[in-house]
Amino acid sequence: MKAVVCPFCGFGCKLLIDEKTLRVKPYPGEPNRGKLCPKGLHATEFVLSKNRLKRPLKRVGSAMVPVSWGVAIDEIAGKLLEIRVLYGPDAVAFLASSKVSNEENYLLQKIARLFGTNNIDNCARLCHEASVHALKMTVGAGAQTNPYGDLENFGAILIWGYNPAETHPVIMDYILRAKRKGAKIIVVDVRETRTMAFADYRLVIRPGTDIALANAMMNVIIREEFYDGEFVRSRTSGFSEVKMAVMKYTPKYAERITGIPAETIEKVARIFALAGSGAIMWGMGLTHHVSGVENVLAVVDLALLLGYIGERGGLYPMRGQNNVQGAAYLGALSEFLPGYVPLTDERFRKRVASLWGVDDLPTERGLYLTELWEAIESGDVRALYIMGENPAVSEADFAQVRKALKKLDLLVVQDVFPTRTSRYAHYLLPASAFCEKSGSYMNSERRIQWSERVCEPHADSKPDWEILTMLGRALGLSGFNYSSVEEITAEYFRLFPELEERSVEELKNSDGIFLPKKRLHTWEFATPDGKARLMAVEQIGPWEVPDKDYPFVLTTVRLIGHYNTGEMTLRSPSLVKLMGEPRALISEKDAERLGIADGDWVELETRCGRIRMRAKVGGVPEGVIAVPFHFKANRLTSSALNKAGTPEFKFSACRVRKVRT
Ligand SMILES: Nc1nc2c(c(=O)[nH]1)N[C@H]1C(S)=C(S)[C@@H](COP(=O)(O)OP(=O)(O)OC[C@H]3O[C@@H](n4cnc5c(=O)[nH]c(N)nc54)[C@H](O)[C@@H]3O)O[C@H]1N2
Ligand SMILES: Nc1nc2c(c(=O)[nH]1)N[C@H]1C(S)=C(S)[C@@H](COP(=O)(O)OP(=O)(O)OC[C@H]3O[C@@H](n4cnc5c(=O)[nH]c(N)nc54)[C@H](O)[C@@H]3O)O[C@H]1N2
Ligand code: SF4
Ligand SMILES: [Mo]
Repeated sequence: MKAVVCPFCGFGCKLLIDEKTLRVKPYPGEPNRGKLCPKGLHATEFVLSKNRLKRPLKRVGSAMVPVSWGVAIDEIAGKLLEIRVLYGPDAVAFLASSKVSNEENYLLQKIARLFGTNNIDNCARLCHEASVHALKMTVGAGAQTNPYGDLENFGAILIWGYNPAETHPVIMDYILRAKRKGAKIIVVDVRETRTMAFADYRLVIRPGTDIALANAMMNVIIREEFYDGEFVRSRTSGFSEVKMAVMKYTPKYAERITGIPAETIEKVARIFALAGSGAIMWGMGLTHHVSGVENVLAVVDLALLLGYIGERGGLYPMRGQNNVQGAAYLGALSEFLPGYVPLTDERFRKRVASLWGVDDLPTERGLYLTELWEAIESGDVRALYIMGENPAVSEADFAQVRKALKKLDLLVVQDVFPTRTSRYAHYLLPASAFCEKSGSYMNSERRIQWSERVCEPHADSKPDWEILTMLGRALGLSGFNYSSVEEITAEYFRLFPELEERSVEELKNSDGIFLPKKRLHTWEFATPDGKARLMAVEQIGPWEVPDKDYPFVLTTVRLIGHYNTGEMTLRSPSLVKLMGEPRALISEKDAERLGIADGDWVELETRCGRIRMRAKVGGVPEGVIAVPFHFKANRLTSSALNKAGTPEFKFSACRVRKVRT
C-alpha cells in the first residue's frame, strides 16, 4: 500500500492505494482519520480510463499526429523563443495547475519568470483569490488561519456561501464532532443545501446580499456591546470606521436587502457572539461575485470584532483544489512571488533570483488568467502554455475564451486527457496521473504532505516535473538539471525560512509539515504593524440585475460526485453511475407558473448564451435558478470581474422556458 494525496479537493485526504489492484482505502492518520468521500474512494478509475493521452501530439492541418518527446519539446521551445524575439517575453503566458504537485508548480513559475514574464497564473484566480486579497489587507496572510482539528474546540461554526457536505465531505466529520460537543452550526446560503440539513440555524439569503447580513450582525454586536473590546483595542485598527459604516445596517434595514427576518439576524448575531469562540468557514458563495473581496472583508471584520483568532477562533477560506494552496504558495500567481511575497519586495526577489542563478526577475504584475482572453484578442499575447487547466469549460462566458484560444500562434496543453481546451492546441503533451508520480502537495490548512508513486506512468506519458525539466533545458534556462523530484523539493524548501531546517525525509515520514506553522496570528498579525486592519464595507450590487427580460438570478453550484470541468469524474464509471443526469433547480412556485414539472426540459438563457437541461423542482427560493457548473454552465455566466480578477460565477440575470426536447 502506498500513501497518496487525493487528486480532487483541497481538504487533502490521503488514500492508501494497493500497487497491484489500484484499490483505494482511507488513510487512518491525519487529516482524514480513516474517512474518504466517493471521489477519493474511486480516484483510480480515471487513471485506468481508455481515454488517457498516450504520446505527444502535434497539430498538422486539422489532424493531431504523434511526435517524439524530443521533437515536441524542441519545437515548442523554439517557437516560444521566436515569439519572445518578435514580441517580447510578455507575449507568452503560462497557466500552472492546482491539480499538480508543489514541485511542478514551482518549476512552471520558475520557467515563466526566468523566461522574463510574470504571466503565470492558476485557477486560484477563478476561486479564492478574493479571499487571498481580503486576508492580505486585513490580517496580512492570505490563507486559512487554523488547522481543521481546532474546529472541534469552538463554540460556534458559521458556514457561509459554502456547502462542504458536497464539496469537502470529510470536513463534515470535524464539523459534526464539534456539534456533538455543543458547537452551534449556522449556515448561510441562497438555497437549502445538504450542509444545511446539519445546521442549528439555516439562513436562506438573497443572492449577492451577504455584506448587508454581515454588517447587520456587526450592528447588533456593536450596539449590544458583545464585541471583544480589549482585543479590538490592542490588536486591531479601523474600529471606528466599521462602527460608523454598520450603523445604518439595522436588522430591519438588512431584512429588506437580504430577505432574512430581522429577528433571525439578531438571534444569530447573539448566538455567534456569545459562543465565546468560533470559526467562519466560507467558499465560492462569497468569492464568486463582483463584490468578492468586499464580501470576504465583511466576514473577516465580524470574526475580528469578536476576537475569534488563535485559540479562540479561525478564518477558514476552504481551498478548492487538492493543491491550489501549494500552487499559490510556490509562486504560480501573476502578482506574487513564492510565499505570496509581492513582486516589489526587492530583497526577497533578489534572493530568489540568486538562487536561480540570475541577477533579477521581472517586477511588473503579469496578466490574470481572466485577463488573458482580451490580451489574446488584441494580439498582446501570442502563445499560451497550459498545464492541467481547462479554461474552455471553467472560465466565465466560455464562448469568448474559445474564440480567443483559436487566435493563438501557439497553444500547448499538458494534461492527462484530451480536454475541451486541448481541441485548440498545437501541441498536446501527455502527463502522468497523480499516482504515477511522487511529490508534495499543500492542503487548505497549509499542511504539506508527501504523495508516493504507486505505479508506472501510463504509455509514453511523463510526470509534469519531468516535462518541465526538459522544457526548461530546451529554453536554455539555468538550473534545470533535476534528476529526481526530491531535488526540486529541497530547492523550494530553501525559499522558506520555516523549512530551511526541515528535510524531505522528514516530510516523507510524517503526517505533513505546516507552512509557516500550525496556527497563524495567535499573538501578532502578519501585517507591518502586527495589528489586524478592520475594513469598513458597504453592500455592493451585482454587475447585472434581473429585469423583465431576464427575471431570474442564475447561480452555479457543485455536486458531490462531479468535479469541476468533469474531465476526471466523468471518466469514472462508479461516479457517473452514482450521480445520474444533471438538473437545473427551480422553485415550486416558479415551476408552477411556467408549467414546468420535475424532469421537464428547460432552456436557460442569459445575455451570454443559452443551454438546455432537465429541471428539478424545489430546493431553491422563488426567483433563483441553480445549475451545476460541471457541464456547460459557463456558456451562461458573465465575465464581470471583482478586484481580485475572479468572475461573477454566482450571479447572472437569466430567463427560463420549458422546451420539448
Ligand atoms: N464534489 C466536488 N467537490 C469539490 C469541487 C467539485 O467540483 N466537486 N470543487 C472544489 C473546488 S475547486 C472548490 S473552489 C470548492 C468549492 O466549494 P463550495 O464553495 O462549497 O462550492 P459551490 O457549490 O461552488 O458554492 C458554495 C455555495 O455557495 C452558494 N451561493 C451562491 N451564491 C451565493 C450568495 O450570493 N451568497 C451565499 N451566501 N451563498 C451563495 C451556493 O448555493 C453553494 O451552495 O469545492 C471543491 N470540492
Ligand atoms: N460557473 C462556474 N464556473 C466555475 C466555478 C463555479 O463555481 N461556477 N468554479 C471555478 C473554480 S472555484 C475553479 S477552481 C475552476 C476550476 O477550473 P479548472 O482548473 O480549469 O478545472 P479542472 O476540471 O479542475 O481542470 C483540471 C485539469 O487538470 C487535468 N489534470 C488532472 N491531473 C493532472 C496532472 O497530474 N497533470 C496535468 N498536467 N493535468 C492534470 C484534468 O484532466 C483537467 O483537465 O473553475 C471555476 N469555474
Ligand atoms: S473529501 Fe476531498 S480530499 Fe477527501 S476523498 Fe473527498 S475529494 Fe478527496
Ligand atoms: Mo476552486
